[in-house]
Amino acid sequence: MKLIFAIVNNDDGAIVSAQLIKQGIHVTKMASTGGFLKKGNHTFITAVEDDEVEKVIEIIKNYSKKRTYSAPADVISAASLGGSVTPIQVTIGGATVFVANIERFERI
Ligand code: 2BA
Repeated sequence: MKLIFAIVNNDDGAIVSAQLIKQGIHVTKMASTGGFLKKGNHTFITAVEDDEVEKVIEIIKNYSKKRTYSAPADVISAASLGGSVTPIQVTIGGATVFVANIERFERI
């Protein structure tokens, strides 16, 4: 079995969740915050059989859009990016996905 973590934009959270459920995928959705932009996002956790991983990633890919934001001066200043406080454009997503092996899975 595999454990999938997927960080999805706030605006795509509801549709991604709905589509996963529709396809019979058990999922937990957590409210999370990006460390860099400090904007809200959703982190999905799902444990699936190995042969379901690609299906889950495909659903997330299909419903997560790429977005461009202007990182505000305080964010850039806090990150000390190039010693400048000029706003920079950052592209978020579609989604950031991690897949890990599960050693043991139990529903008790
Ligand atoms: P944030 O940390 O708020 O990052 C938002 C976007 O800002 C990132 O988009 C990336 O384009 C840019 N960015 C992040 N850190 C940066 C830095 N140190 N310098 C310059 N630009 C930076 P994505 O890469 O699509 O990431 C979207 C969200 O996914 C992130 O929100 C974070 O919550 C999560 N994430 C991305 N990579 C991760 C990782 N390796 N580990 C854990 N979470 C991650």
